[in-house]
Amino acid sequence: MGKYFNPAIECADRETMVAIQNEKFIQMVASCYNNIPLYKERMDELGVKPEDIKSIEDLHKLPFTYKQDLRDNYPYGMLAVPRTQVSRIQATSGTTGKATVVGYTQKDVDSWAECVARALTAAGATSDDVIHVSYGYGLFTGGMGLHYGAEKLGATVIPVSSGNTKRQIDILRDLQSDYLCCTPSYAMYIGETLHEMGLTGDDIKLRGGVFGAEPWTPQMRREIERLLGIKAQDIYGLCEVLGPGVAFDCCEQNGLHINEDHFIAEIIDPDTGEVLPEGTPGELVFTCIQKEAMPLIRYRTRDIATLTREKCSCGRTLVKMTKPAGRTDDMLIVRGVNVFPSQIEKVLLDLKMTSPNYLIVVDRVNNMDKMEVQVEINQQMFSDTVRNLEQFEQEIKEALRATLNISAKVRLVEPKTIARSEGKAKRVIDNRKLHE
Ligand code: DLL
Repeated sequence: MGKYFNPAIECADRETMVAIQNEKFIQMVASCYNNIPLYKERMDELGVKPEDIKSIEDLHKLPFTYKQDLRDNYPYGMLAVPRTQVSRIQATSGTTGKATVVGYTQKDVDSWAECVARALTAAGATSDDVIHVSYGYGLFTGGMGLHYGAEKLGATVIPVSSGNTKRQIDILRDLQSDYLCCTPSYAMYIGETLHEMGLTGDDIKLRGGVFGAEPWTPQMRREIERLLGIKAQDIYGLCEVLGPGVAFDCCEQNGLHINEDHFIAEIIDPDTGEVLPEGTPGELVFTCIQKEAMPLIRYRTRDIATLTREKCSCGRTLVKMTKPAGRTDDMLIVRGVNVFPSQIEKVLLDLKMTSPNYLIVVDRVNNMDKMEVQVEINQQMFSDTVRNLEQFEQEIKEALRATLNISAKVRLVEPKTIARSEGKAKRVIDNRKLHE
Protein backbone atom coordinates (compact mmCIF):
# COMPACT_ATOMS: atom_id res chain seq x y z
CA MET A 1 0.00 0.00 0.00
CA GLY A 2 3.00 2.29 -0.19
CA LYS A 3 5.62 3.74 2.07
CA TYR A 4 3.24 5.83 4.16
CA PHE A 5 1.06 3.00 5.27
CA ASN A 6 2.97 2.22 8.43
CA PRO A 7 1.47 -0.95 10.00
CA ALA A 8 3.96 -0.88 12.89
CA ILE A 9 2.21 2.28 14.05
CA GLU A 10 -1.16 2.29 12.34
CA CYS A 11 -1.98 -1.35 13.19
CA ALA A 12 -0.06 -1.57 16.48
CA ASP A 13 -1.72 -3.40 19.34
CA ARG A 14 -2.86 -1.22 22.21
CA GLU A 15 0.05 -2.12 24.46
CA THR A 16 2.63 -1.10 21.83
CA MET A 17 0.84 2.17 21.12
CA VAL A 18 0.58 3.02 24.82
CA ALA A 19 4.32 2.35 25.22
CA ILE A 20 5.07 4.74 22.31
CA GLN A 21 2.74 7.36 23.76
CA ASN A 22 4.10 7.06 27.31
CA GLU A 23 7.66 7.74 26.25
CA LYS A 24 6.84 10.75 24.10
CA PHE A 25 4.25 12.11 26.53
CA ILE A 26 6.65 12.21 29.49
CA GLN A 27 9.29 14.05 27.43
CA MET A 28 6.73 16.49 26.10
CA VAL A 29 5.36 17.40 29.54
CA ALA A 30 8.89 18.14 30.77
CA SER A 31 9.56 20.30 27.72
CA CYS A 32 6.33 22.27 28.26
CA TYR A 33 7.08 22.81 31.95
CA ASN A 34 10.67 23.88 31.38
CA ASN A 35 10.14 26.07 28.32
CA ILE A 36 6.64 27.54 28.31
CA PRO A 37 5.90 29.90 31.23
CA LEU A 38 2.13 29.33 30.94
CA TYR A 39 2.52 25.60 31.59
CA LYS A 40 4.94 26.08 34.48
CA GLU A 41 2.50 28.50 36.09
CA ARG A 42 -0.59 26.28 35.50
CA MET A 43 1.14 23.11 36.70
CA ASP A 44 2.57 24.86 39.75
CA GLU A 45 -0.92 26.10 40.58
CA LEU A 46 -2.18 22.51 40.45
CA GLY A 47 0.84 21.28 42.39
CA VAL A 48 1.93 18.95 39.55
CA LYS A 49 5.61 18.54 38.66
CA PRO A 50 6.91 16.81 35.52
CA GLU A 51 8.18 13.97 37.78
CA ASP A 52 4.57 13.25 38.79
CA ILE A 53 3.75 12.37 35.20
CA LYS A 54 4.72 8.73 34.72
CA SER A 55 2.36 7.56 32.00
CA ILE A 56 -0.64 8.65 29.92
CA GLU A 57 -2.79 7.53 32.87
CA ASP A 58 -1.66 10.80 34.50
CA LEU A 59 -2.99 12.95 31.66
CA HIS A 60 -6.04 14.04 33.65
CA LYS A 61 -3.74 15.66 36.25
CA LEU A 62 -2.65 18.26 33.71
CA PRO A 63 -4.32 21.59 32.96
CA PHE A 64 -6.34 22.32 29.83
CA THR A 65 -5.16 24.75 27.15
CA TYR A 66 -7.68 27.12 25.54
CA LYS A 67 -7.67 29.13 22.33
CA GLN A 68 -7.62 32.22 24.53
CA ASP A 69 -4.26 31.10 25.97
CA LEU A 70 -2.79 31.18 22.47
CA ARG A 71 -4.23 34.64 21.91
CA ASP A 72 -2.97 35.90 25.26
CA ASN A 73 0.52 34.66 24.41
CA TYR A 74 0.49 36.04 20.86
CA PRO A 75 2.68 35.75 18.90
CA TYR A 76 5.51 33.63 20.27
CA GLY A 77 4.71 33.03 23.96
CA MET A 78 3.66 29.41 23.49
CA LEU A 79 6.89 28.32 21.81
CA ALA A 80 8.92 25.61 23.55
CA VAL A 81 11.97 26.39 21.39
CA PRO A 82 13.79 29.66 20.58
CA ARG A 83 12.13 31.46 17.67
CA THR A 84 15.28 30.93 15.62
CA GLN A 85 14.52 27.21 15.54
CA VAL A 86 11.06 27.80 14.07
CA SER A 87 11.09 27.10 10.37
CA ARG A 88 7.41 27.76 9.63
CA ILE A 89 4.55 29.88 10.90
CA GLN A 90 0.90 29.22 10.08
CA ALA A 91 -2.24 30.79 11.54
CA THR A 92 -5.94 30.19 11.89
CA SER A 93 -8.38 31.91 9.63
CA GLY A 94 -10.99 34.32 10.88
CA THR A 95 -10.72 34.41 14.61
CA THR A 96 -11.80 37.23 16.86
CA GLY A 97 -9.05 39.70 17.60
CA LYS A 98 -5.54 38.54 16.83
CA ALA A 99 -4.99 35.44 14.73
CA THR A 100 -3.77 32.32 16.47
CA VAL A 101 -0.17 31.83 15.41
CA VAL A 102 1.39 28.38 15.31
CA GLY A 103 5.07 27.54 14.88
CA TYR A 104 6.75 24.41 13.52
CA THR A 105 10.36 23.30 13.63
CA GLN A 106 11.79 21.53 10.60
CA LYS A 107 11.07 18.22 12.33
CA ASP A 108 7.46 19.31 12.99
CA VAL A 109 7.01 20.20 9.31
CA ASP A 110 8.30 16.74 8.48
CA SER A 111 6.01 14.94 10.95
CA TRP A 112 3.07 16.97 9.68
CA ALA A 113 3.86 15.92 6.12
CA GLU A 114 3.99 12.30 7.27
CA CYS A 115 0.57 12.55 8.96
CA VAL A 116 -0.91 13.94 5.73
CA ALA A 117 0.92 11.32 3.64
CA ARG A 118 -0.77 8.64 5.76
CA ALA A 119 -4.14 10.24 5.02
CA LEU A 120 -3.43 10.35 1.28
CA THR A 121 -2.27 6.73 1.39
CA ALA A 122 -5.45 5.69 3.23
CA ALA A 123 -7.35 7.43 0.42
CA GLY A 124 -5.54 5.21 -2.10
CA ALA A 125 -3.03 7.75 -3.46
CA THR A 126 0.50 6.59 -4.36
CA SER A 127 3.79 8.09 -5.47
CA ASP A 128 2.70 7.61 -9.10
CA ASP A 129 -0.20 10.01 -8.77
CA VAL A 130 -0.72 13.62 -9.76
CA ILE A 131 -2.23 15.49 -6.81
CA HIS A 132 -4.08 18.75 -7.44
CA VAL A 133 -4.25 20.96 -4.34
CA SER A 134 -7.05 23.55 -4.39
CA TYR A 135 -7.02 24.40 -0.69
CA GLY A 136 -5.93 27.99 -0.11
CA TYR A 137 -2.18 28.46 0.23
CA GLY A 138 -0.87 30.90 2.81
CA LEU A 139 -1.32 31.12 6.57
CA PHE A 140 -4.26 28.68 6.39
CA THR A 141 -2.89 25.18 6.87
CA GLY A 142 -4.93 23.51 4.09
CA GLY A 143 -2.75 24.32 1.07
CA MET A 144 0.67 23.90 2.64
CA GLY A 145 -0.44 20.86 4.64
CA LEU A 146 -1.71 18.84 1.70
CA HIS A 147 1.14 20.09 -0.48
CA TYR A 148 3.90 18.82 1.81
CA GLY A 149 2.00 15.58 2.50
CA ALA A 150 1.67 14.86 -1.21
CA GLU A 151 5.32 15.70 -1.79
CA LYS A 152 6.32 13.39 1.07
CA LEU A 153 4.31 10.65 -0.60
CA GLY A 154 6.47 11.16 -3.66
CA ALA A 155 3.55 12.21 -5.83
CA THR A 156 3.52 15.00 -8.42
CA VAL A 157 1.94 18.02 -6.72
CA ILE A 158 0.11 20.84 -8.46
CA PRO A 159 -0.23 23.86 -6.12
CA VAL A 160 -3.26 25.43 -7.79
CA SER A 161 -4.78 27.04 -4.64
CA SER A 162 -8.46 27.98 -4.67
CA GLY A 163 -10.47 30.10 -7.12
CA ASN A 164 -10.98 30.42 -10.87
CA THR A 165 -13.02 27.24 -11.13
CA LYS A 166 -13.02 26.85 -14.92
CA ARG A 167 -9.25 27.08 -14.89
CA GLN A 168 -9.17 24.41 -12.17
CA ILE A 169 -11.06 22.13 -14.54
CA ASP A 170 -8.72 22.90 -17.44
CA ILE A 171 -5.76 22.00 -15.23
CA LEU A 172 -7.45 18.82 -13.96
CA ARG A 173 -7.99 17.77 -17.57
CA ASP A 174 -4.71 18.90 -19.12
CA LEU A 175 -2.43 17.63 -16.35
CA GLN A 176 -4.50 14.47 -15.79
CA SER A 177 -4.72 14.83 -12.04
CA ASP A 178 -5.52 11.65 -10.11
CA TYR A 179 -6.46 13.29 -6.77
CA LEU A 180 -8.16 16.54 -5.83
CA CYS A 181 -7.66 18.14 -2.41
CA CYS A 182 -9.93 21.03 -1.33
CA THR A 183 -12.88 21.81 0.94
CA PRO A 184 -15.94 19.62 0.28
CA SER A 185 -17.98 22.67 -0.71
CA TYR A 186 -15.37 23.63 -3.30
CA ALA A 187 -15.27 20.04 -4.58
CA MET A 188 -19.04 20.29 -5.10
CA TYR A 189 -18.65 23.57 -6.93
CA ILE A 190 -15.93 22.16 -9.16
CA GLY A 191 -18.18 19.14 -9.86
CA GLU A 192 -21.14 21.33 -10.77
CA THR A 193 -19.05 23.58 -12.99
CA LEU A 194 -17.68 20.52 -14.77
CA HIS A 195 -21.22 19.42 -15.62
CA GLU A 196 -22.23 22.96 -16.63
CA MET A 197 -19.34 22.87 -19.09
CA GLY A 198 -21.00 19.82 -20.66
CA LEU A 199 -18.43 17.44 -19.19
CA THR A 200 -18.68 14.55 -16.71
CA GLY A 201 -16.38 12.57 -14.44
CA ASP A 202 -15.44 10.52 -17.54
CA ASP A 203 -13.72 13.55 -19.06
CA ILE A 204 -11.25 13.83 -16.20
CA LYS A 205 -8.89 11.23 -14.83
CA LEU A 206 -9.56 11.92 -11.11
CA ARG A 207 -9.79 8.79 -8.97
CA GLY A 208 -10.14 10.28 -5.52
CA GLY A 209 -10.27 13.35 -3.35
CA VAL A 210 -9.24 14.31 0.16
CA PHE A 211 -11.66 16.85 1.57
CA GLY A 212 -11.96 18.57 4.95
CA ALA A 213 -11.69 21.82 6.95
CA GLU A 214 -15.46 22.09 7.33
CA PRO A 215 -18.44 19.88 8.21
CA TRP A 216 -20.01 17.88 5.37
CA THR A 217 -22.74 15.29 5.30
CA PRO A 218 -22.65 11.71 3.95
CA GLN A 219 -25.15 12.89 1.30
CA MET A 220 -22.68 15.54 0.19
CA ARG A 221 -19.96 12.91 0.00
CA ARG A 222 -22.10 10.76 -2.33
CA GLU A 223 -22.92 13.81 -4.47
CA ILE A 224 -19.24 14.76 -4.85
CA GLU A 225 -18.45 11.15 -5.71
CA ARG A 226 -21.20 11.13 -8.35
CA LEU A 227 -20.32 14.48 -9.91
CA LEU A 228 -16.60 13.88 -10.16
CA GLY A 229 -16.65 10.08 -10.55
CA ILE A 230 -14.29 9.62 -7.58
CA LYS A 231 -14.04 8.26 -4.07
CA ALA A 232 -14.24 11.18 -1.61
CA GLN A 233 -12.26 10.83 1.60
CA ASP A 234 -12.35 12.96 4.74
CA ILE A 235 -9.44 14.65 6.52
CA TYR A 236 -9.65 16.48 9.84
CA GLY A 237 -7.38 18.83 11.72
CA LEU A 238 -6.99 22.22 13.26
CA CYS A 239 -4.25 24.77 12.98
CA GLU A 240 -3.40 24.93 16.70
CA VAL A 241 -2.77 21.20 16.94
CA LEU A 242 -1.18 20.58 13.52
CA GLY A 243 -3.36 21.49 10.52
CA PRO A 244 -4.88 18.80 8.29
CA GLY A 245 -3.77 15.26 9.15
CA VAL A 246 -4.73 14.98 12.83
CA ALA A 247 -7.21 12.35 11.62
CA PHE A 248 -8.32 10.79 8.33
CA ASP A 249 -10.84 8.28 7.15
CA CYS A 250 -10.09 4.93 5.55
CA CYS A 251 -11.90 2.71 3.05
CA GLU A 252 -14.77 2.24 5.54
CA GLN A 253 -15.67 5.95 5.26
CA ASN A 254 -17.08 5.68 8.75
CA GLY A 255 -15.08 7.71 11.26
CA LEU A 256 -11.58 9.15 11.15
CA HIS A 257 -8.46 7.42 12.51
CA ILE A 258 -6.43 9.70 14.76
CA ASN A 259 -2.64 9.68 14.35
CA GLU A 260 -2.19 8.46 17.91
CA ASP A 261 1.59 8.36 17.89
CA HIS A 262 1.36 12.16 17.54
CA PHE A 263 -1.82 13.07 19.42
CA ILE A 264 -3.55 11.71 22.49
CA ALA A 265 -7.28 12.25 22.18
CA GLU A 266 -9.76 12.59 25.02
CA ILE A 267 -13.46 13.33 25.10
CA ILE A 268 -14.61 15.52 27.95
CA ASP A 269 -17.77 17.05 29.25
CA PRO A 270 -17.40 20.67 28.03
CA ASP A 271 -19.07 22.05 31.14
CA THR A 272 -17.33 20.10 33.91
CA GLY A 273 -14.08 19.08 32.18
CA GLU A 274 -14.66 15.49 33.28
CA VAL A 275 -13.22 12.79 30.98
CA LEU A 276 -16.02 10.78 29.37
CA PRO A 277 -15.93 7.06 28.53
CA GLU A 278 -15.47 5.75 24.98
CA GLY A 279 -18.64 6.00 22.94
CA THR A 280 -19.99 9.09 24.73
CA PRO A 281 -20.14 12.32 22.74
CA GLY A 282 -18.35 15.34 24.17
CA GLU A 283 -15.63 17.90 23.42
CA LEU A 284 -12.51 16.62 21.68
CA VAL A 285 -9.29 17.44 23.50
CA PHE A 286 -5.83 16.82 22.02
CA THR A 287 -2.39 16.58 23.58
CA CYS A 288 0.49 16.86 21.10
CA ILE A 289 3.24 14.42 22.01
CA GLN A 290 5.68 14.89 19.14
CA LYS A 291 5.61 18.58 18.36
CA GLU A 292 8.78 20.45 19.25
CA ALA A 293 7.91 24.08 18.56
CA MET A 294 4.42 24.31 20.01
CA PRO A 295 3.35 21.22 21.90
CA LEU A 296 -0.06 21.72 23.46
CA ILE A 297 -1.35 19.97 26.55
CA ARG A 298 -5.04 19.03 26.58
CA TYR A 299 -6.09 21.54 23.92
CA ARG A 300 -9.82 22.23 23.94
CA THR A 301 -10.90 21.99 20.29
CA ARG A 302 -14.56 22.93 20.86
CA ASP A 303 -15.45 20.18 18.37
CA ILE A 304 -18.05 17.67 19.52
CA ALA A 305 -17.26 14.05 18.64
CA THR A 306 -17.19 10.48 19.95
CA LEU A 307 -14.22 8.09 20.10
CA THR A 308 -14.35 4.39 19.34
CA ARG A 309 -11.84 1.55 19.49
CA GLU A 310 -14.09 -0.89 17.67
CA LYS A 311 -12.19 -3.06 15.21
CA CYS A 312 -11.94 -1.41 11.78
CA SER A 313 -12.02 -3.55 8.65
CA CYS A 314 -9.08 -1.59 7.19
CA GLY A 315 -6.81 -3.17 9.82
CA ARG A 316 -5.83 0.10 11.48
CA THR A 317 -6.02 0.09 15.27
CA LEU A 318 -5.70 3.87 15.58
CA VAL A 319 -8.65 5.16 17.60
CA LYS A 320 -11.46 6.55 15.48
CA MET A 321 -13.35 9.80 16.01
CA THR A 322 -16.75 10.48 14.55
CA LYS A 323 -16.99 13.45 12.27
CA PRO A 324 -17.34 16.58 14.43
CA ALA A 325 -21.07 17.01 15.05
CA GLY A 326 -20.91 20.73 15.77
CA ARG A 327 -18.99 22.96 18.13
CA THR A 328 -19.38 24.13 21.69
CA ASP A 329 -18.70 27.76 20.75
CA ASP A 330 -20.43 29.98 18.26
CA MET A 331 -17.83 29.70 15.51
CA LEU A 332 -19.34 29.18 12.08
CA ILE A 333 -17.46 27.61 9.22
CA VAL A 334 -18.58 29.22 5.98
CA ARG A 335 -16.96 27.95 2.79
CA GLY A 336 -14.11 26.65 4.92
CA VAL A 337 -13.48 30.00 6.61
CA ASN A 338 -13.93 30.32 10.37
CA VAL A 339 -16.33 33.13 11.24
CA PHE A 340 -17.26 34.34 14.72
CA PRO A 341 -20.48 36.35 15.04
CA SER A 342 -18.56 38.77 17.26
CA GLN A 343 -16.38 39.73 14.28
CA ILE A 344 -19.48 40.76 12.38
CA GLU A 345 -20.78 42.64 15.38
CA LYS A 346 -17.55 44.59 15.62
CA VAL A 347 -17.66 45.58 11.94
CA LEU A 348 -21.23 46.80 12.30
CA LEU A 349 -20.56 48.72 15.46
CA ASP A 350 -17.44 50.32 14.01
CA LEU A 351 -19.54 51.68 11.15
CA LYS A 352 -21.64 53.49 13.79
CA MET A 353 -24.80 54.05 11.70
CA THR A 354 -26.45 50.77 12.60
CA SER A 355 -28.11 49.58 15.77
CA PRO A 356 -26.32 46.61 17.36
CA ASN A 357 -29.13 44.34 16.16
CA TYR A 358 -28.27 41.95 13.43
CA LEU A 359 -28.94 38.41 12.31
CA ILE A 360 -26.65 36.10 10.41
CA VAL A 361 -28.44 33.62 8.17
CA VAL A 362 -26.34 30.84 6.72
CA ASP A 363 -27.64 28.44 4.14
CA ARG A 364 -26.35 25.97 1.63
CA VAL A 365 -27.75 26.66 -1.83
CA ASN A 366 -26.76 24.20 -4.55
CA ASN A 367 -24.16 22.88 -2.11
CA MET A 368 -22.47 26.26 -1.70
CA ASP A 369 -22.53 28.08 1.62
CA LYS A 370 -24.27 31.46 1.48
CA MET A 371 -24.19 33.99 4.26
CA GLU A 372 -26.62 36.86 4.65
CA VAL A 373 -26.25 39.52 7.31
CA GLN A 374 -29.46 41.34 8.15
CA VAL A 375 -28.69 44.67 9.72
CA GLU A 376 -31.19 46.84 11.51
CA ILE A 377 -30.72 50.49 10.71
CA ASN A 378 -31.55 53.27 13.12
CA GLN A 379 -34.55 55.57 12.77
CA GLN A 380 -32.49 58.43 11.40
CA MET A 381 -31.03 56.26 8.62
CA PHE A 382 -34.46 54.86 7.87
CA SER A 383 -35.68 58.21 6.57
CA ASP A 384 -32.66 58.57 4.31
CA THR A 385 -32.75 58.26 0.53
CA VAL A 386 -32.70 54.88 -1.21
CA ARG A 387 -29.44 55.83 -2.87
CA ASN A 388 -27.77 56.47 0.46
CA LEU A 389 -29.08 53.22 1.86
CA GLU A 390 -27.71 51.29 -1.09
CA GLN A 391 -24.37 52.93 -0.64
CA PHE A 392 -24.41 52.06 3.05
CA GLU A 393 -25.27 48.42 2.26
CA GLN A 394 -22.26 48.34 -0.04
CA GLU A 395 -20.04 49.86 2.64
CA ILE A 396 -21.01 47.18 5.16
CA LYS A 397 -20.43 44.49 2.55
CA GLU A 398 -16.92 45.74 1.85
CA ALA A 399 -16.08 46.08 5.53
CA LEU A 400 -17.28 42.53 6.20
CA ARG A 401 -15.27 41.22 3.31
CA ALA A 402 -12.13 42.97 4.53
CA THR A 403 -12.51 41.45 8.01
CA LEU A 404 -13.82 37.98 7.22
CA ASN A 405 -12.13 37.29 3.89
CA ILE A 406 -15.36 35.98 2.46
CA SER A 407 -18.29 37.78 0.90
CA ALA A 408 -21.67 38.05 2.55
CA LYS A 409 -24.97 39.41 1.32
CA VAL A 410 -26.08 42.41 3.34
CA ARG A 411 -29.74 43.29 3.82
CA LEU A 412 -30.79 46.43 5.68
CA VAL A 413 -33.98 45.98 7.64
CA GLU A 414 -36.31 48.49 9.29
CA PRO A 415 -35.83 49.56 12.89
CA LYS A 416 -37.22 47.10 15.46
CA THR A 417 -37.73 44.21 13.06
CA ILE A 418 -35.07 41.88 14.41
CA ALA A 419 -36.45 39.85 17.30
CA ARG A 420 -35.18 40.91 20.72
CA SER A 421 -34.19 38.28 23.20
CA GLU A 422 -34.64 38.09 26.92
CA GLY A 423 -31.82 35.68 27.41
CA LYS A 424 -28.85 35.03 25.17
CA ALA A 425 -29.37 36.76 21.83
CA LYS A 426 -29.72 34.42 18.89
CA ARG A 427 -27.49 35.94 16.29
CA VAL A 428 -27.21 33.03 13.91
CA ILE A 429 -29.69 30.99 11.94
CA ASP A 430 -27.90 28.10 10.32
CA ASN A 431 -30.18 26.40 7.80
CA ARG A 432 -27.51 24.11 6.39
CA LYS A 433 -28.68 20.90 8.13
CA LEU A 434 -25.16 19.51 8.19
CA HIS A 435 -25.70 16.82 10.77
CA GLU A 436 -28.91 14.94 10.07
O1 DLL B 1 -9.41 23.63 8.85
C1 DLL B 1 -7.29 22.46 8.98
C2 DLL B 1 -7.66 21.63 7.80
C3 DLL B 1 -7.30 22.03 6.54
C4 DLL B 1 -8.34 20.42 7.98
C5 DLL B 1 -7.61 21.23 5.43
C6 DLL B 1 -8.64 19.62 6.90
C7 DLL B 1 -8.29 20.04 5.64
P1 DLL B 1 -8.65 25.50 11.09
O2 DLL B 1 -8.83 26.56 10.09
O3 DLL B 1 -7.89 25.78 12.32
O4 DLL B 1 -7.91 24.26 10.47
O5 DLL B 1 -10.13 24.99 11.48
C8 DLL B 1 -10.30 23.92 12.35
O6 DLL B 1 -12.36 23.19 11.26
O7 DLL B 1 -11.86 22.63 14.75
C9 DLL B 1 -13.31 21.82 12.93
O8 DLL B 1 -14.34 22.56 13.57
C10 DLL B 1 -13.30 22.14 11.43
N1 DLL B 1 -12.88 20.97 10.63
C11 DLL B 1 -11.65 20.69 10.15
N2 DLL B 1 -11.68 19.53 9.43
C12 DLL B 1 -12.97 19.07 9.48
C13 DLL B 1 -13.65 17.93 8.95
C14 DLL B 1 -8.34 23.49 9.39
N3 DLL B 1 -13.02 17.03 8.19
C15 DLL B 1 -11.79 23.56 12.52
N4 DLL B 1 -14.95 17.78 9.22
C16 DLL B 1 -11.95 22.32 13.38
C17 DLL B 1 -15.63 18.69 9.99
C18 DLL B 1 -13.74 19.99 10.25
N5 DLL B 1 -15.06 19.79 10.50
